[in-house]
Amino acid sequence: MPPSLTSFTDDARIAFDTLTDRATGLVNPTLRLGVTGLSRAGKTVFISSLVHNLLNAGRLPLFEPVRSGRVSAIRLEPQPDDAIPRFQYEDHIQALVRERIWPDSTRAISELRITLDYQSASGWNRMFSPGRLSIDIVDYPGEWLLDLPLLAQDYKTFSDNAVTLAGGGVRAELAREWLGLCASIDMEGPADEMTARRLSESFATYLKACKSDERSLSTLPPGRFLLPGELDGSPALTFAPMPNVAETRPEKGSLRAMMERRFEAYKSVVVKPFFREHFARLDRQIVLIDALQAVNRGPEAVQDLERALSDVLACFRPGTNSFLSSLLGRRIDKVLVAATKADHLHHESHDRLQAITRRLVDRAIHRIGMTGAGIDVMALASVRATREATVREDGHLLPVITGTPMAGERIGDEIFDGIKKTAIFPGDLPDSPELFFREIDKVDEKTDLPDLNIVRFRPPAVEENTGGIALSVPHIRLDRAMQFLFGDRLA
Ligand SMILES: Nc1nc2c(ncn2[C@@H]2O[C@H](COP(=O)(O)OP(=O)(O)OP(=O)(O)O)[C@@H](O)[C@H]2O)c(=O)[nH]1
Ligand SMILES: [Mg+2]
Repeated sequence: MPPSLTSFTDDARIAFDTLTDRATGLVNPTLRLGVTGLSRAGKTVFISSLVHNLLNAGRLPLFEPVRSGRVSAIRLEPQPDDAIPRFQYEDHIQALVRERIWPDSTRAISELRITLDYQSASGWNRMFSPGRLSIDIVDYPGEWLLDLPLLAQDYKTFSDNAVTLAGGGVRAELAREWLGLCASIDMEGPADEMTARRLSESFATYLKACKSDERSLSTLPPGRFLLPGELDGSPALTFAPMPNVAETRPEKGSLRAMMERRFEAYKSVVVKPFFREHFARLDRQIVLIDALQAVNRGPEAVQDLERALSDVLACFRPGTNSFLSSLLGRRIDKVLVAATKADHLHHESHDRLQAITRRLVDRAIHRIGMTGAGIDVMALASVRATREATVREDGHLLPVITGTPMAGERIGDEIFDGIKKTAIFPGDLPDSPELFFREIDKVDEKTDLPDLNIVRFRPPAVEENTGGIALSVPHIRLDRAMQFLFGDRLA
């Protein structure tokens, strides 16, 4: 008997939806570009600047379709997905360009559609009508991708992993209180809502402490414990891993049974819907990482970032996850890993930042047995908040960067007011990235690590031309990123 439409499983329905997405794509070609990264990596700033530069004829010499004059019109259009909040481009640009403040943190998924009319570069395609491409840019937290490995785990495996990680390095001290609480609780005893809540809150506090720690540890799953959104307080978020979970089936009504059931609920009401409804529909992806911050904090932070990046990149190799491969009608064929905020360094160090990022990515993909096909690496600044200059000191010319430090930034004894400009010598990255990947106890923090001077600058003043039209936001290598991510779709 042929399957009726109503007997379609969810997964089949999605495969069907992606097919229809594709069929409509033939009439009005669209490309879904995912923009992700751990919190504060620079997603909102990246999308705002990319769109601003496209709409305002920014300097994009490395973006071929614009350079060669083939793009005739670019505009924003209503984004097509009714259930996803729109990326509030106008608000973010108002902050960046008019008020010269960085946009607020965003914390959930959002989407924006930008449409380009272009002339094809090939004579053959030009014979048919002029081309049009809509790019749906989807901004979502990288923390959500870290949840994918949970789908292959049961509650015990999840617990064992979490407890093992909590036992080492910097995490051990941050986890003390949570593990202390666990030790006082009998998992085989009767389930109790208040106990579940205390455990889950204590575990979430530990996760947050890891995240905000000076040593900049990256995030651990479950991703929604840090960014709960509308699920805050729901049973699917009120659980926690426990030490020494038994192998046996839990007693009905026990705390362990409750925890196990909620862990399964988290997977089915939080993790799976995200991958099914959002991730499975992406064509291209950029992953932003704050490699500079990790480098500045030393090898432990760099190696922690490497671990998080492996988990993120593993999502782009669906073969290893049967749930995900069953969903992906179309595949993400290009992934760009970009180190952001390169404007904190003098341009001589940009290639070095890129080399460190490349090494990080190579190690991350090696760790998960992936090949590098379709993955590229860049160092960029979505918004260039600094300019370069040289100063003469003791007869030497020193390369410096200049800009307006944010109010409250301190350099030496001076505290800045957000108006005064200054020049700093940012320091150089080492020639070779290897230093950051040595065993941690073989690195001498004092003598081996580069002495970087990272100051948070305000966004730059964006000048207006004589006609009073705002020029576009200055950037570093944003055009290269565009070329890689969608240049070929405008050929
Ligand atoms: N100098 C400089 N700073 C940047 C750049 N991009 C981001 N930043 C800084 O990084 C911060 C975070 O950037 P966002 O774009 O808000 O990061 P996000 O990934 O959207 O963060 P969440 O929404 O919190 O997940 C900004 O407030 C800026 O201080 C850049 O290109 N140059
Ligand atoms: Mg954001």
